[in-house]
Amino acid sequence: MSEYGQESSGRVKGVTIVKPIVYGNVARYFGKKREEDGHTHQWTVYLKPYRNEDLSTYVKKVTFKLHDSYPNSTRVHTKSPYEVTETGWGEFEVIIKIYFNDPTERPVTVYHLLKLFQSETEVMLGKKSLVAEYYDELVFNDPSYMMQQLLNGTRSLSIGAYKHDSDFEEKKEKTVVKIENAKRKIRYEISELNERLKQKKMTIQKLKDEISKLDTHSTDTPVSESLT
Ligand code: SLL
Repeated sequence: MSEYGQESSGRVKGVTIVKPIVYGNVARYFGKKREEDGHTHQWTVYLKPYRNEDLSTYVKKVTFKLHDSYPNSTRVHTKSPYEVTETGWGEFEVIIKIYFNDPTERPVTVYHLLKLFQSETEVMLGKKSLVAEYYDELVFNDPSYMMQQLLNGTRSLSIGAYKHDSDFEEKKEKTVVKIENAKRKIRYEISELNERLKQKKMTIQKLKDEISKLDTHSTDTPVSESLT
């Protein structure tokens, strides 16, 4: 068994392949409650590749588990687009499960809170349609030889790349700035605490010195005197 290359188990050791994805939902308010069923919104929940690639190259199927109030609440998709469009009145958690063409690759589960209602600030800003979507990554460690071939050989989507509603590059830059600021703050706190620790240690040493001075005095002088 070598450190790199194919093992007897068929896994390519030392190889990690990352596939960026976007998942979430869009929703549109009818403007009123629908008479016949009380539904208020139409929504679409989806899983998309972040870049232009056809997930079905290595994805076997994607299941969307909806709220039990929906008929056949587990929706199965074996090819893109991986999305479910429905109408309804309430928010709930959608469980998105991704199965791969390699049966030894464990399915990945993504939880998405379906969002229908905008916050007051969003309404005040006059935002019409609602988007609640997130970036994530599928990470394949030591993939099987077959899976590696599939992951590296992804086709492009004939419809072209998805245009995402969220500007993830901007989000990334803002997040990096936040992390840098947090790091700076922590570094400062650590140096403050280290300084205080140094002071305390010096105090301890000073007290110890004083104690030992007292000790030598109390043993030396009185004892020798009392013995004579
Ligand atoms: C709630 N936890 O109680 C949520 C559940 C379920 C929403 C929301 C189904 C519509 C239909 C629908 O909108 N369910 O029956 O077809 O708020």
